[in-house]
Amino acid sequence: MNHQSNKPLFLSTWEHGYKANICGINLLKNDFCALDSIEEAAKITELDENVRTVGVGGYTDNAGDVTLDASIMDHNGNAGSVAFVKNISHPLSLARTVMEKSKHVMLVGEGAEIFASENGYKFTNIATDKSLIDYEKWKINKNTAPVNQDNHDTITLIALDKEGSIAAGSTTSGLAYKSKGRVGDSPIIGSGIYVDGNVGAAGATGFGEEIMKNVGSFLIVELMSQGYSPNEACREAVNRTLKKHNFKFKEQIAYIALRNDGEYGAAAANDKFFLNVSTPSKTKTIKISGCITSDA
Ligand code: SD4
Repeated sequence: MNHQSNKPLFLSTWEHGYKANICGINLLKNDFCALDSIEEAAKITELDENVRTVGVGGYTDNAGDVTLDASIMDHNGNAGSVAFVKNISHPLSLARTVMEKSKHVMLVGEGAEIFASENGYKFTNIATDKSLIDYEKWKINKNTAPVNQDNHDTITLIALDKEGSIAAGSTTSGLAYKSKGRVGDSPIIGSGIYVDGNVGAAGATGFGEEIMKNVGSFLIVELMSQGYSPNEACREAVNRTLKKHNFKFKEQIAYIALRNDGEYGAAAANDKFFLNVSTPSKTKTIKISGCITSDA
């Protein structure tokens, strides 16, 4: 999949990201910058209780808490992230506040929550009745895994604005019933997202431990800087994980990438992944077939 598209352009992961894409592209068409479009589009998914691994209504960890990870990065290489935060409806906005109002890149847990409160964030209960009922059910037989290769649904977003600036973001409650304190790839700059304004951007979703071990998003941007197309770079990143597992990998990992000329690509370990692409004239959801191993 190698499409040439005009600016502006908005990409996001999974079918539920369609609504975020509509928001993102409308803002970009109305001259908002890439960073603002990422933040506002992410809010839609963060508030959607039906998206079970993002924001409000997420699955809990193994202690019964919904804990959130998020990150954001701009074309100048500025980055912010938060991890293991509770009861913040918009963790991606908090990540942006870390980027813009602190000297740091990443804040976690209680420290991130103190920073949120100092910066005017309100705390709300983001675990819905459904989150808690599902947790009680999970406790009976702890090996059920509602987030599996078929239904991961973290949202990762990449935007290219009219000025040609790129930004990326990711927001998630991570893997369902993860160990208390577990942090995934999404808030790790270079793993969950990466942007180099001179090259492009990449973002990840899926089984975070495997994505982190390859610093997947950085790898893709680096490969693009060496001449790989966005599609080839995503495939190579997926293949590096598949090879480690002798192509017997049962989980999902998926990457999306955008080069700063507007060409985009994606790859996934299996064919259950969807990419949303918005141009000024249309938004479409594309099924990404599994990585073609012979390309490795
Ligand atoms: C994580 N990468 O916490 C996230 C989960 C995810 O779709 O993307 N699910 O590992």
